[in-house]
Amino acid sequence: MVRTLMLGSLVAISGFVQTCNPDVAAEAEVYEEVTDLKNTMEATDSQGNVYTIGTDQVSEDDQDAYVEKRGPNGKILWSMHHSATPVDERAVMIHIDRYDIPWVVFTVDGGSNEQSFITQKYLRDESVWERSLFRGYGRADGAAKVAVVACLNPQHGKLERATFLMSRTNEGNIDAVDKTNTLVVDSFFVGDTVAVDARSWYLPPGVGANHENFVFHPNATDSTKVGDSWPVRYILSRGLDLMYSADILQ
Ligand SMILES: [Ca+2]
Repeated sequence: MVRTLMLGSLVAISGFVQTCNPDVAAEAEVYEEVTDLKNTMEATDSQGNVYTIGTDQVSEDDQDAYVEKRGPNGKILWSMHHSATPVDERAVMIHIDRYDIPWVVFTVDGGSNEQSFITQKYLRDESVWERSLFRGYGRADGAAKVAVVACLNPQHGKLERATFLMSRTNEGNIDAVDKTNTLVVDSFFVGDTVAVDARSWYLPPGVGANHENFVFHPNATDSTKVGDSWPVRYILSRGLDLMYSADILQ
């Protein structure tokens, strides 16, 4: 699906943009095709600030995700572990958008919802998860690895917007808390929209899925599987509250 943004509207509002929004694509009839998704663990903004991400090995089975920002002179401006519970949590890729805003993909396992989990630890304010497409992991007894796509405030590093992305094992809605399963992000890009290439080992969500109702992808059948998983390109809003498209890649 090819869409091209009308750049005029973007330029007009770009001077005022300092956060993850606006959802410019929501108002555009066509927007930019995504062709260059990225998977990097370091990124430099237009001012020379350098972001690095990674995972601290806390113990044999406990990893914590971190993101760090350094100024052009190498001085650490902020460094934080956005998720640091006893389960496996990693920061796996970062991208700086055209507004110099950092976007990070995390992975988290379930099994922990304490205050050091990504849903609670470093939030701009209480509203961060209120609009999210998917607001939580979905089950308490972890193990399966799911993704979290997040927009960070460049000034202090706290989450501005975020959404989980996960698969499900069977029919049912999001309240069927025992059905969350593995979905891994391979690469992503943030422009007018948030493009995410993922692989889903169980049924991936399709357009219309949200935190209240997990709609299974209608084309996720045995014939569209590539190996053991479905490769899916998601096009999400910059607000991480809307799914524009979900194309299974062949
Ligand atoms: Ca951990």
